[in-house]
Amino acid sequence: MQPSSGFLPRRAVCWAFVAAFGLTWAVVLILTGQQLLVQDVPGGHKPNYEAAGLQIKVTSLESELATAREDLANKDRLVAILQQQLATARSTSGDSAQQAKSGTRLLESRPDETAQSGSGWLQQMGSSLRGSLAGQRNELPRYPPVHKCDFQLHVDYRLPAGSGSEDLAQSGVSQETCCALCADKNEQHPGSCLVAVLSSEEDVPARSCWIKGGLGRDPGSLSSLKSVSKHGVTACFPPGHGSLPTTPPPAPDPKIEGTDHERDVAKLQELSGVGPLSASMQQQRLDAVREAIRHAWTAYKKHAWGMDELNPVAGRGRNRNFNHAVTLVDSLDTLWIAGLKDEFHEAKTWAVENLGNKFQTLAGSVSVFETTIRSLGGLLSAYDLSREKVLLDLAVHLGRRILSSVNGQGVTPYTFSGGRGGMGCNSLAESGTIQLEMRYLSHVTGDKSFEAKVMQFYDIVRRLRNFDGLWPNCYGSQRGKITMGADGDSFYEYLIKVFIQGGRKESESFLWSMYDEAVKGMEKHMVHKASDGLTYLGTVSWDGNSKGVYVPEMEHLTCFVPGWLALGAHSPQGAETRIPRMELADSIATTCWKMYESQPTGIGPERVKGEKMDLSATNTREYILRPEAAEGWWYMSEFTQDPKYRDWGWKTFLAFEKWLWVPNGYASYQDVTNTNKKYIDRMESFFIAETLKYLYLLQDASHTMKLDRYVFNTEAHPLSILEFAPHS
Ligand code: DMJ
Repeated sequence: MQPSSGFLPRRAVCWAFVAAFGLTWAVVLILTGQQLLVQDVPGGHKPNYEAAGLQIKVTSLESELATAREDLANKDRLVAILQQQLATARSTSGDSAQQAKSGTRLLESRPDETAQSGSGWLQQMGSSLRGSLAGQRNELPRYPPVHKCDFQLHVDYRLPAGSGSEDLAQSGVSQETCCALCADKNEQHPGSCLVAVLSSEEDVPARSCWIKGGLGRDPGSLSSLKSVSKHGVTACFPPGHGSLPTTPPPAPDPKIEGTDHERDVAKLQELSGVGPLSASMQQQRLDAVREAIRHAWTAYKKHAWGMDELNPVAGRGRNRNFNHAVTLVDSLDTLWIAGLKDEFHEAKTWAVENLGNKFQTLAGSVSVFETTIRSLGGLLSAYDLSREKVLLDLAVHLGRRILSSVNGQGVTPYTFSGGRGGMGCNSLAESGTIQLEMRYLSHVTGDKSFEAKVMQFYDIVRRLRNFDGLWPNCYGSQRGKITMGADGDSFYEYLIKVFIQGGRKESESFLWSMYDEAVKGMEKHMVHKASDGLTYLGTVSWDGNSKGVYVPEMEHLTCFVPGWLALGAHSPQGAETRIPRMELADSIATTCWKMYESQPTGIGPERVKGEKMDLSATNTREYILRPEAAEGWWYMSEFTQDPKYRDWGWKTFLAFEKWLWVPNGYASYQDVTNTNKKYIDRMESFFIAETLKYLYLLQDASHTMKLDRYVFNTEAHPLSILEFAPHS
């Protein structure tokens, strides 16, 4: 009797030890995984790019822990049954008791191994006891048999249509239990469980054991199952199954694997953070933006070579009516600046061979403004950087064609065959965004006719009434909409840029005055501090006299204004107002950042209406790859060296990689508030020419595009300030 009374407490202690050891071990593993997840990275306490992988490790450890707990519970049940059997056996046979005791000693002597090997050793122990006890007395109660299944990970099985059944046996179980459920089924109805499929943690309900069978007992039935790759699912083949069906290729884990591109983006996230960056991180950022330029360019080359534009979703090219490879011409200087020299030379060769003819036959319906800023500006800048004379020759050819469309007063028409744009009038921006390009042409060729004609426009405008230094888009009607956005923007932009290009000469001080007055007018009538604390830049409806009504609509286009203010503030003439104007520039740059940061995609919309950043009042929520926000941040970064602007650029770049990247380029986006990707199938030429260029320069600490050496046209084409430019 003694052994019996001493046996039960010792056994219980032993099991408690086994359970505690197993649980402790699993908890230590989980905590280690979690610690790794939050390890520091430069620039902040952020998850690193291994976080996703470690998360999976933790999930798998948690799952092992659940399994271990379930095993322990099973073992408890087994112990209880064994105890009951032992008591029965003792009461009937001294030998049986002796055998059961030897089984107990085995259990007592190997706790460590039990903890480490999990259920395997216990299963053996159970089998040995079962064998010995079952052999002793047929009438002993049954206890759960331990089944051995073969498992296939990440595989689901479907039954051929119309044959067999799929029954949910139990949810929230381990694969061992699922195996046991399948084997039990077969014991009751042979062949009724061909395979049991345990669904994943993510399935609803999670970890559910589905018994699939009823195809008959023919072992060949297994091969009629259709295997399907599915991450997190486990197929359990019961004892006695035939040869296993082959498995499909492994299913990717959606949490960490995704596409190659998603993995790359996950790694790039690690390079975020304001403040000093290590040289290596800075270099990695720069490399990443260069790769984006290469990706966009390669897609254009592959699908749209020689055509105006890429349709990145369809992977096709199309000619807008430019019909002179406007993306190719617009991209030349970006390729040069990003060090993609092979690509630059290949494009240049195509341009030299083809553009002359194309310029000869420019359609009358082509926009003069767009051709000037994109193509003439692109060729001049490519020439300025590379000093390839063939590019200047092409620019002169195109410049003459453009100049011939401008009238004797320096008014630039909407298209080469004249006409008026959407507003039904000649616009301020059309006639006021050509002087930089034509003056450069005059300087490098010595032919003064280029600049002479277009500079006259300033005389015309100055004679017209204005609203505190602001002219309406339809400058001729002397009333109506005034804006730093569409149709007004680059007229104001060029006032300061033409002044800088010419060396800020006294003889051109009228340009400074026009600029300075326009800034004051903008501050007075268009700048509004809203209740959310942000400074918005709206438009004005001018009655032609002394009244202007503020309209709370801020266009993405107006985000060029911080750079425009900073350029003036850093001119000697702007010294007195430098501080307040730089503060205003920063406020507007910040609002532009909020336009991006406030959206679920991290990308800014075409405009914000009603000063509501959640876009609840805005119906133009698309993003068509515009550059102005990145442009504003780049100027601010150049003049202030504040790293926040560089960081905004980086975060925006990451958002582009996440939401706009497509295998064949970068697509425009229908609604920046919607995380269900819906594209507009266009990659405008200014994406490479401007947006990616500014994002690249923002990350390039040692670029040579300095603002005391170059002036950028409105399409981001840097042209040497005249005193540094080549000339004949
Ligand atoms: C560009 O073509 C130029 O920046 C232009 O001055 C305004 N709009 C587009 C891009 O948004």
